[in-house]
Amino acid sequence: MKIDQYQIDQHNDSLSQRHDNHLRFLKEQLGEQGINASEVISALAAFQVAIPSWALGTGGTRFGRFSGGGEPRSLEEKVEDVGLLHALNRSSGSISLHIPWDIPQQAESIISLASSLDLKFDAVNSNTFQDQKDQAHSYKFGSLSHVDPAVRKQAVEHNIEVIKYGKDLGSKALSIWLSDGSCFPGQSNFVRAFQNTLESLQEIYAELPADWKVYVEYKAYEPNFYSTVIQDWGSSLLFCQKLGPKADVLVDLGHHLPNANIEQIVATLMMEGRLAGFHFNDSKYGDDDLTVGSIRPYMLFLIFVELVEGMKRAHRSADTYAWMIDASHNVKDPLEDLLQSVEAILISYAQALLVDRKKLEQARNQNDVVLAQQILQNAFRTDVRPLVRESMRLSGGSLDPIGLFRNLKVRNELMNERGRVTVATGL
Ligand code: PSV
Ligand code: MN
Repeated sequence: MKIDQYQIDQHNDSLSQRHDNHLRFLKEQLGEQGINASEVISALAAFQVAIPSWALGTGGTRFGRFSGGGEPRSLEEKVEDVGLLHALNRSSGSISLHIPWDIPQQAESIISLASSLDLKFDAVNSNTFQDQKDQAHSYKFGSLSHVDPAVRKQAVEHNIEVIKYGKDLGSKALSIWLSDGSCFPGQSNFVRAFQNTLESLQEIYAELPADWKVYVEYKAYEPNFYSTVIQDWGSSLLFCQKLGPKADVLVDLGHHLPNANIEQIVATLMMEGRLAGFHFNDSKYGDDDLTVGSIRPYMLFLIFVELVEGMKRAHRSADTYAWMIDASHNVKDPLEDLLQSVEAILISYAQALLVDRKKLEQARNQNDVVLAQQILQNAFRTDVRPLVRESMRLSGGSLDPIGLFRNLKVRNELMNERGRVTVATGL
């Protein structure tokens, strides 16, 4: 299924009067504060969030998976789904593949399909946290950190193969998340596990093309519940520093211990120039992979405050970082959920762009805690949705992506095309 521009335009026409009124009012309000709304709208339009190939089907929990129907059955259909999202919001212009869940057999045809939908290929992800059929060695007790060099070699070779797939597709980064660790005290020698991992990563690093990066993702726990080799941003940064300038730290919002101050982590990583980017999601208890902004929108905003500040300080534009959604959808239509996530990201970014940084610095210098809080909360409490909608409309997208998705009965169409019982690859 494809969404045509005229369908988007028609839907926008029916909404434009109301939208124009809201936008005019907001522009006036922002103008009074000396904020140029058009600049914010342009920044939003330039912000692209990658969609992972594994988020297009219904996600599973370890207790079950309730597939919703019409799920993509192949990589081509996954690319088509991302094309639908991008047509609707013009903010999801790339797809990130997880190998071997999604192996691009014919790079050229998949590239031409993606380009026809105005999509690029984002980072490629390796997978040494599961065993694959016909694999010589098991990852049950680790991969890049394994005590057996033969297992480490196999895991290194897999990562090198993933780089090769990525090269064929025009990707520019390899993203590594390692589940290696231990479940019980005594099971693993922490230092040896670290050193084995470092050596393995160095071998992978040596194979990176000149213009590539490697993203090192950390996670506090799960699937290992006693220790994890790359458990936090500090360990990840340590690996990156030892590897070299092409290695940066990837922050997944769900990968911290409860109540961690993620915005402070972000500020520190940006100060060191070592933030690769984000896996966005939200959570209440652990790595819940819920829709972005659904539980802790204020935290997301505070993270964006640091991101905006860090990008300004480093004179780097948003497109030099890797932004991706890493969420699961157990009870929602995956495509609707992804549209909600992208919108939440843009809302937080817009709010962060409204923060009066000069006044904030002054308040900080005077230890005016009340004013500092007020400056942040004024921005957070502004309803910036008209700016987000306008940025999508100006780029050819919809003023109301989910509304149009429902009007066009996209899911029904997909079920007619693909069948009611289809299960996409992924977790
Ligand atoms: C691990 O929890 C993770 O966040 C990594 O990024 C994986 O690649 C992804 O989830 C798999 O769903
Ligand atoms: Mn992740």
